[in-house]
Amino acid sequence: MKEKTALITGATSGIGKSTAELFAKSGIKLILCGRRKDRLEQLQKKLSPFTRIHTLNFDIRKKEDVFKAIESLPNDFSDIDILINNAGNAHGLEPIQDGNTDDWDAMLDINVKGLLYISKSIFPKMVEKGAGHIINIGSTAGKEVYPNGNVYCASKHAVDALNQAMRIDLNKHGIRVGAVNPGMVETEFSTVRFKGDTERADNVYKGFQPLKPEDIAEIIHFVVTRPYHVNIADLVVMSTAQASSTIVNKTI
Ligand code: NDP
Ligand code: 8X3
Repeated sequence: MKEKTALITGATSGIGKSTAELFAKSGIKLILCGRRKDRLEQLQKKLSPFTRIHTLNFDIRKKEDVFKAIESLPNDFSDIDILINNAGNAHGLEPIQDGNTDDWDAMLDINVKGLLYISKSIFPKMVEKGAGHIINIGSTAGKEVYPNGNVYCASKHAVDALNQAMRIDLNKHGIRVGAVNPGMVETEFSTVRFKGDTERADNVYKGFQPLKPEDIAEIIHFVVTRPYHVNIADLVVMSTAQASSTIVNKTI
């Protein structure tokens, strides 16, 4: 994998950060994206001994900024082999009738439209060279709807549909597309969902062993290191304690 270049959205935290760390250690050249510039700089410093890193600081909701960021890539980073569509989050956990429309906008703008903007900015070169690998980070929430998950679940169902759509439409161009759909992973996800209420966020993962972001990073690394004729199209992974979005065994 020495010669490959990967772009990871949402590399400042959680699954994206762990994936960046693991990719760097296998020598994959990295383009790391996120809004928190200080975190991107820290990660660049930490991972530079292992590989070459370029950072892109933009809000994935802002279409022009996404395209400008990709256009700004220096020549030696502009040929992207692997796109990890990871940036995303949940905002709120209320019955749909009590939902906050700003939260709905944020989830659909980031998880769905943002994923489309970044993908659209990278498709042309992949299509031109007839190669590329796109990993969409979906969720178990994209496979089943759970109480109060409504719009977050809808956004992840959309990721599931787009994963299939990309695989179908890009198939003739030799581009691999697949999704990794995690269950509950302890990251900043719940802190963002509950707007900084860390006590409520911590409670989500109390009493059982949730997945760690490193677990998902290992799976993503496995997916991108398969030989070219192998495409892992759709993978669901939960912690052993979790059987579905609502069934969690707290006795093991
Ligand atoms: P984190 O909150 O730890 O990380 C989210 C990442 O997304 C951050 O790096 C953040 O960067 C980035 N991001 C969020 N909003 C924007 C934006 N507007 N523009 C650019 N980047 C943005 O959560 P996770 O690591 O858990 O989440 C990563 C992905 O995994 C998400 O798509 C999530 O839906 C999915 N997932 C998470 C699960 C979990 O239980 N944790 C389970 C299943 C799926 P910054 O704030 O610096 O912009
Ligand atoms: C995140 C997992 O169950 O909190 O996608 O929705 S869950």
